[in-house]
Amino acid sequence: MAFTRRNVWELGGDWADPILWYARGIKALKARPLKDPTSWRFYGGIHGIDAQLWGQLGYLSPNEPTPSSADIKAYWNQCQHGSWYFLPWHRGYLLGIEAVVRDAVVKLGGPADWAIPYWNYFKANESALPPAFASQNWPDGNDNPLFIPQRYGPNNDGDVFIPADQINLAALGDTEFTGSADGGSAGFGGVDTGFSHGGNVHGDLESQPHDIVHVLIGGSDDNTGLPGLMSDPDTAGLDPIFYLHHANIDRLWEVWRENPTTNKDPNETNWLNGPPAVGERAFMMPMPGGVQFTYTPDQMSNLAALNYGYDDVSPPAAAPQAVARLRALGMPMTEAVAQVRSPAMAGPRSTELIGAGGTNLRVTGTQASAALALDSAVHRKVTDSLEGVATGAQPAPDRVFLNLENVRGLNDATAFKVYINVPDGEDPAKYPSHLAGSVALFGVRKATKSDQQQAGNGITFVLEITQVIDSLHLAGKLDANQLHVRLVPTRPVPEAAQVSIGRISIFRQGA
Ligand SMILES: [Cu+2]
Repeated sequence: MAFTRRNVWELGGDWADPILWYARGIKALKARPLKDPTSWRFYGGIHGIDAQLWGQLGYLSPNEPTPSSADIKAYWNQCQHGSWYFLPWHRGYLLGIEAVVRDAVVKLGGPADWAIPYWNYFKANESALPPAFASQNWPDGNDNPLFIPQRYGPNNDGDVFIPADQINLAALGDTEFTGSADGGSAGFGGVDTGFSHGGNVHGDLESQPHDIVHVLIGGSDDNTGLPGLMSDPDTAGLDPIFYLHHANIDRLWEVWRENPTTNKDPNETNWLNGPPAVGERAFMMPMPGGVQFTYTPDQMSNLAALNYGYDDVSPPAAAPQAVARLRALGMPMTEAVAQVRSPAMAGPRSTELIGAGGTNLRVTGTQASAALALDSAVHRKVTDSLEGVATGAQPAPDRVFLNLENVRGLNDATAFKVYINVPDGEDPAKYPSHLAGSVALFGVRKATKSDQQQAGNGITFVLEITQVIDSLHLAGKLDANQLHVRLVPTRPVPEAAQVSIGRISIFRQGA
């Protein structure tokens, strides 16, 4: 039997069968003790657990029997972020919880082909949290297992939706799965790492829309300062909406792979075989009946072999950023795509620092800004390449990337928009063409704490700003020596969140 994951908003009702059975399955999992590897909270701990935070949020009682140390070692704190394992690890995680929920559903007399729905917040009229997740009541009573109070939404007022201006699908324009941590593209799927429960540089799909959607849903409690469950990787797996968000991210991987001429998964042994290839911990999920599912990224590549699919993997109507840019330069679409994205052109790339500034920049309140000093010679190479494409002298322009390096902080529910060269005293909202992108600090608390696993270097976010630089250049709004970056938090950042940026840098990446 092949299983089909469907769009949650198009199932035919707020409590259509797959939603109702998801709720019933979760209710059964929630009734199991924490130490049962197929319980709801055990599965949340597989993604990540912070005992103190769980206790504060009411998900862990003092003196509660914990799982065996062998189970904790094998399964907990496993999620992969800031890594090229981000997509395959989460695919296996979804397969695990889906099998466990399905097993519970079948035992309750539900459909044997139950599959997890996905939430495609990009679609018109589907940006709101699906109603079944937003109400305390459900068809079986007044203790809806899909409802949790700790979802604060983009404005921290409990209204949960995904604002269209804060998410995009630019990552689908990437033609390389693997990026680099050298200031250039972070790649569609992330950078080459070992086992990475944390990680420094987030890949393109991971940063946007993945991270930002987490934080837009979760938000934080203005009174206690505690994050919504979805805002922090150590609590996210406890929220039933997590799995619908991740099903959509998993679906977008498949949408990307629908263009097989350019978009391919890595073929390096270290990716294919996963962390055991370098002597590290294997990916592993508890399955129904005490079965252990150990998997490699290679095994996660092919949906048909995994016996499931999506009802829709068609590419979105909106063109990815890089393509739109070339269209603006007047190149025919197919030609532009072929030229920029030809795999034959892939090879050693040059990445070069254009400029930097904003060292140890604190972000508090409603805005922060920095002036970046540019190397005018390197800057000149970029503008020459842009003009070279326009005149046909050069097949592909340089790509330009803004890096927010080593972002640290204690509150993951922080998100901000990044603008370039908005004049002082002006409202950035009036300058949409200056918007470099949106960033959310999902995972920042873990990445800031230093422990045995990581050095506490924070997270580095990479935003492609080729299009912004291009349009500012065309409009005569680029100064060869200086660039201004303004950060506009979506919600005021409290002092206690201690959000800081190590450095803001701009890199060019030649073809
Ligand atoms: Cu996630």
